[in-house]
Amino acid sequence: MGDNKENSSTNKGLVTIIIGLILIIAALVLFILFGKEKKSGDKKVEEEMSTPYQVVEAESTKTDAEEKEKTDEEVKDDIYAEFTFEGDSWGDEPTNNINIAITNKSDKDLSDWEIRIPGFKGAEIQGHWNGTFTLEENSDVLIITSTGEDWNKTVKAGTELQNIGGTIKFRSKEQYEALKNVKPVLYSAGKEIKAEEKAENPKTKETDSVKENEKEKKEVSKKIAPADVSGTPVSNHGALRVDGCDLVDKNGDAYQLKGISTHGIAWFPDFVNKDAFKTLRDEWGANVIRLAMYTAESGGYCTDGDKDKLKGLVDNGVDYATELGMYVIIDWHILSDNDPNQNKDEAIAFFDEMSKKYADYPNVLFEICNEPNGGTQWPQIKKYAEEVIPVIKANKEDAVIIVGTPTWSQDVDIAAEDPIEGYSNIMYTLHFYAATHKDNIRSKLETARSKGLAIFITEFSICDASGNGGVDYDSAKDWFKLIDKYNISYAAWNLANKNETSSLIRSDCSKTSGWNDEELSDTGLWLKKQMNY
Ligand code: IDC
Repeated sequence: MGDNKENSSTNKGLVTIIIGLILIIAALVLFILFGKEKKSGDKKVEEEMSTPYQVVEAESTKTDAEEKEKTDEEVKDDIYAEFTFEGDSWGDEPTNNINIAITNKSDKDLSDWEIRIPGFKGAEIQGHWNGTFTLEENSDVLIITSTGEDWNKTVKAGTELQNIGGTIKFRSKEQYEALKNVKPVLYSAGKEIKAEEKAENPKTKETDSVKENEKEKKEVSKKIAPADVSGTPVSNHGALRVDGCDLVDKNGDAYQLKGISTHGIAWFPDFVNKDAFKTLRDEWGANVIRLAMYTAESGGYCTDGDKDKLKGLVDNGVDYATELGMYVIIDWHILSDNDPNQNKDEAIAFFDEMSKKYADYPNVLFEICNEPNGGTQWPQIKKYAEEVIPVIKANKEDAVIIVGTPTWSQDVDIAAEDPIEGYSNIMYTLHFYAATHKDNIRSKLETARSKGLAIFITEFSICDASGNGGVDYDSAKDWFKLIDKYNISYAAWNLANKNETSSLIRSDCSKTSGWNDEELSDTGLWLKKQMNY
């Protein structure tokens, strides 16, 4: 029994040892397991703290993803305005609706928007909705802004603002047609939404549209000539050039321009209107209008005149003539500024702008100095011309340019001795007032022609040189014998109703177009007959 006791107590000791061992092993296993896990966790934290590269890399992966997202968004990042016309059906009047939409595919709201569309000169706004339409007198640009209401003021990110519309009476169908090629320019808070800004990100596919926009920008400053109006002088004869002493048409046939000069456009702006030019074309047989813009007199371009307004009048005059298929001369009308060099810089800037703008117009001619006088000699005029001509030619290579001559543009014989070399299509000005200028000036014309000079009589009348006094029909007849003999081009002074003999409209007539014979002055009546002869 004692053994049993002993045995039993030995067994108990063994069990205790075994349990103890199991516990130790279990503890070891647990220790090993926990210890490993803890170590691994520590390692991660340690790695995160001590190897920022990995973090950067992780973030970098995130940035790539973000960047990709951004790129996708930039592709969409497009804010623009578009317009369409409602249809091409026309009633008696060239009136149509314009519909405008602003698309904002960017992630930012477009606030305080404004759309500008050039090419609307002379058009009329007859109504508008969902936008405020403004077209100031003489302005080329239609401006559209919001109605000021909350829903309309801001184009929220990722939305479109549609159905902004207006009813426009266009100046002509040609104006409407030309507008189809024009792109609107969008502004936000007075800042143009520029193509260049988009161009900064070369990743976007907008690079092409940037190019497009840049092209369009150029085209805005360079006006788009409206389509030819068939059966008109310009559609029949095209761009003119000088061949020897003659002005010739697109077929190389001698072509005579005959027409009328405005008075100073600053003083008689109402006569720069399409109906007036149409009357002259259809009833008088005129194919050219000269736009006289005084430079130095009161209201002149280089004195106190409103430059933008004057240029606006020139642009209107060119537009009307163009729409009627008539030729048009832009005349830098120097007079009391005797020497063209006095305002040479202004002349250069002006003609640079005009020749750029009308580079594609076959019907626009440039007269760069009406009448040098006050002792200005030919070498001074020639020097001036040699500075202005290349500026024009750089923009419009084939431009016909008419250069004034000494003594109120009478001394064509002197210019003929030393003509301007190296440029095509140069003509020289001769002016006469029949009651003052007779055989002595006629013989200057003969002499100059015999030396090969191309002459354009851009101004004349049949009274005396003051533009007033009595009419000399005999001298006028002699002048026209010469003009007919050489097929010389001419423009008569002046389209106005001023109380002076050279004004073609009677001073008691206030009509600015559609004059009947009773409303013409003696000079006007004579000229109308002469031109239709
Ligand atoms: C005259 C106008 C007259 C105006 C004056 C201004 O007929 O109404 O007050 O200019 O100085 C020219 C000039 C042309 C003159 C015209 C008649 O080119 O400007 O217009 N004339 O004097 N050269 C010879 C005559």
